[in-house]
Amino acid sequence: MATLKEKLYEKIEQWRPRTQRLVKEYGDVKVCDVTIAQVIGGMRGVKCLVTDISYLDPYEGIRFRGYTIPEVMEKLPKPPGCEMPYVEGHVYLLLTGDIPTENEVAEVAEEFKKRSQVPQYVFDMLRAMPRDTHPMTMFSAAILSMQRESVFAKKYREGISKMDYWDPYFEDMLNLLAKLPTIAAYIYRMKYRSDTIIPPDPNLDFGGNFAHMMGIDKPYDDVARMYFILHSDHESGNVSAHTGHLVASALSDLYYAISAMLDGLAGPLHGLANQEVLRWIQGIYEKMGGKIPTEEEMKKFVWDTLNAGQVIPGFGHAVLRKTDPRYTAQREFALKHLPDDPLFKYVDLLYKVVPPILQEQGKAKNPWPNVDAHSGVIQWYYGVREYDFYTVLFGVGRAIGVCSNIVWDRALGYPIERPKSVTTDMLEEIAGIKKS
Ligand code: AMX
Repeated sequence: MATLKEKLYEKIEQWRPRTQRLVKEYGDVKVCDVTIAQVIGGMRGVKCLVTDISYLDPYEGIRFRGYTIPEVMEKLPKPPGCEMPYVEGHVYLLLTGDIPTENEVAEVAEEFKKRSQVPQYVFDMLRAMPRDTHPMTMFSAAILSMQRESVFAKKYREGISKMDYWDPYFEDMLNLLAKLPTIAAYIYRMKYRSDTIIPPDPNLDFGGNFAHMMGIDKPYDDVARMYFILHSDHESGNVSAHTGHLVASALSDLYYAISAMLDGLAGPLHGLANQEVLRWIQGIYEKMGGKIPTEEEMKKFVWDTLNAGQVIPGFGHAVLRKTDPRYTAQREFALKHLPDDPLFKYVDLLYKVVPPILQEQGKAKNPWPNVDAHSGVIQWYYGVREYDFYTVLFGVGRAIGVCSNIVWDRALGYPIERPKSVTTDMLEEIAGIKKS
């Protein structure tokens, strides 16, 4: 059996001529036009990034390596007796584009086990931070602190061919991902469980071990697997993926890139929205004294939030124009495992009342729920009620996709990223409202 690295190299060698040919023979072919609204408006819809790891269709949602979420969940191997696939298998899929066999999954799991020991200085550093530091700040700092371990940084200093950059990036990817569940669970137990740390169990898979270190029983292992897979990738233009790609384009190693990726994910318009959703729902819950609001009462809460100039967290999307399939996957899990949970009933009610209100308000281009509208409720149900922590879970998952992208960026020799800026004067000249 070819190892993951051998398989990856085989794929890279097959892929390289395609990219080289496009640049060499078709480099002048136009991809799209860019308007002033796009230049000022956060580059919405400008086609200027390449990734083959995932593709986001506005109406269908995400496909990982061509597979929809239900297909990924069905096709990837699962641990015995579990509903959700091995995260290790998803790593294999994102990197190679192939659905792995049980043996291939076991090989990735073995690699993670060998590389999972977190250096003691990481824990020492986390302990030195004020305990009320946001867990995303801790998570990002923990990853940055391990930059000295980078295989790529060392190889680069020694001198390495550009054609081989992907190899030490791949080593850094496995080394880093293997440690993320331990670091995330450590932050959680240190901050929120009276500093009672649970050591890893080397016999468990990525998701199972995370649930074990969090100290939460089944089926939280499946919740962890589902979360990490669902959050892994959403093509290249979102803030976290784009930040990771951009930072690594300067040949900053994966530790720098993933730490920066997390800093982007920590914003309330991006990954922090899952924490905001729970905070917002909790506010209503308290006002209602724990009672489920009627549809009319809920509509009033939604309008009050909008009229106060705030966004409804968990709704809307820059690309999607329908209900996020990552939301649907979590909804199906909740309908099976927690149908009577009061907070789930809130989420269910919001699904009913928010889209027509956002449509009536007429501002949001997409009135439907995104992934973050659902993630917090499932965590809450299984006892993870410290919603500050939710974006860390998102971050563990997102690191899988962003690392895979960066390894391929280096394999295909994508250069340092450098778009061009213009001045307002220049835009006015282009618009014809000012003479040069
Ligand atoms: N509630 C209220 N207003 C909303 C809204 C929402 N959920 N979503 C969009 N709008 C508003 C925007 O604020 C904007 O208002 P403005 O014209 O006054 O500035 C207008 O509608 C047009 O915005 P858009 O083109 O539809 O969205 P966008 O691409 O600019 O932003 C997003 C996308 C996700 C940031 C936005 O929908 C939002 O703020 N949603 C709530 C926060 C959230 O759930 N974020 C998580 C997204 C998923 C993720 O990254 N994890």
